[in-house]
Amino acid sequence: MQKLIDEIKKTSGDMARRGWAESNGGNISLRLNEEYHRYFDGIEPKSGWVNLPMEMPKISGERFLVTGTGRFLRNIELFPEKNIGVIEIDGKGGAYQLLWGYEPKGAPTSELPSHLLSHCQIKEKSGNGMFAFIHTHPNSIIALTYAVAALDTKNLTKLLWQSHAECIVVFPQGVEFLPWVMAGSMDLGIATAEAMSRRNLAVWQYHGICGCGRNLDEAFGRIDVAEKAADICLRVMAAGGAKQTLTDQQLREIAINFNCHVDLRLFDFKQNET
Ligand code: 2HA
Ligand code: ZN
Repeated sequence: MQKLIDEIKKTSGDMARRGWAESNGGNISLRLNEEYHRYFDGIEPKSGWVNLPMEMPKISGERFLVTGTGRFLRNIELFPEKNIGVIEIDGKGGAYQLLWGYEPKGAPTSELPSHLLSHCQIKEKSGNGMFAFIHTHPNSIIALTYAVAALDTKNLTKLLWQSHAECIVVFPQGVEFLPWVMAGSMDLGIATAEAMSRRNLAVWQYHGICGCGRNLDEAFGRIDVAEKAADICLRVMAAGGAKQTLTDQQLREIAINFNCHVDLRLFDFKQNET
């Protein structure tokens, strides 16, 4: 149990210190692997069943550690049992109950639709190998959604890939751009989950970013690299714009050198060149 709590303490503390989680901003969920799942066997539930807004059979019976609604990520290190909880999904994927946490009383994050619907997709696409999903509010990613005209998945991805040579290696499938949708809504949850079926990062216009990974370190790392690239991009814009940039040929060489599975629809490579 301590191992599980230590994992989330590290990620939430890092997010808060990066300035990605002001007030109650940002939320984290971790689908429990076999070892962590077992910690909660036989435990007396702390709530009745709470209906989910739609059935999610792909995650039936799963247990998740989820940050609490209204709770501050920066407080998890000091008071984990107040700020995080563990929920269990029922056999149909239509409801959850609380097994542990949110002391003295509370509920999972308001972004639960995005988290659980995304877990359905990432569990499936990874052959049950992806367990972590993070939503957060990094300054530069958000600023970029104001500063650049006519953003879409293709040009946002290209901008980030060109702004930092690590990006194409860390997120070769690119970053999905989602035009503004109301925070916490089912619409946002559905759009985010769809994005996660194709990529490991999705930017929410004027709001933040979501990332997934095998574990919290991997999800955090993807967001960290994207945020650094966005920061570099803004600095270049503030310095009068790029006078030169990574060329398509150089990006292509990086992708080949590191054996990255680039989403070719996002790239200007001609298919027969690769
Ligand atoms: O939990 O980040 O998007 C607060 C939020 C909502
Ligand atoms: Zn948010």
